[in-house]
Amino acid sequence: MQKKMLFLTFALGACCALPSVAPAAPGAKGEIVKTLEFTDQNGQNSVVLRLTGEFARPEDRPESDANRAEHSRELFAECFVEKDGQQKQAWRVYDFIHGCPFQLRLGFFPDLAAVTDLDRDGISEVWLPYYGACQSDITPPGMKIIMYEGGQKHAVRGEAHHPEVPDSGRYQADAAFKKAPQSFRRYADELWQKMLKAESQLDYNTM
Ligand SMILES: [Ca+2]
Repeated sequence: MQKKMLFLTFALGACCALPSVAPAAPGAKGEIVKTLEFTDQNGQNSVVLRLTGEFARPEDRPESDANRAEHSRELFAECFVEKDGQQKQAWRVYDFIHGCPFQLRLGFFPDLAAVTDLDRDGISEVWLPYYGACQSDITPPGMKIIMYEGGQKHAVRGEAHHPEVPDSGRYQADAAFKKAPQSFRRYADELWQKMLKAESQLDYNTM
């Protein structure tokens, strides 16, 4: 199986004043999947989840007699914070499948995206669960939870479950999660179980 899945996330510093309606970073692509609005100690927050359709990048190989066409798809989550009349981009998640000649799977679990304040410190936690794969066999899609509390990123990475793939459905928490409050780790584990169930019910043929 050919897999070209890279995970990139990075925090952006304060940059530029942005309009208060439908915030979008320069170059933002894709359709809005969901918007999360909440207020915490940092100010008024808007998190916008976006997902592109399948498209061909200039470097993606076109279809030929010898090769299937390659396609790409990208997802974004951008957090904008407004405080004292100033709006800034706090962080951005960017992930993608590029150059996929097989079944391209990429998407959020929008119903499972959530905002909490489990440790009650006044800074909300934003939970972003999604899946992605370039699939040519029964290997389950990768799944990931990105969680931001303020500017601190946490990540859980693993794969969906497939009954014919031993040990599938497991995940690994990153170092930030390992030293986070137990309530965060418990929530991540419960969220992962919900993602496994949601993924098993996805109808990829209609997506
Ligand atoms: Ca918190």
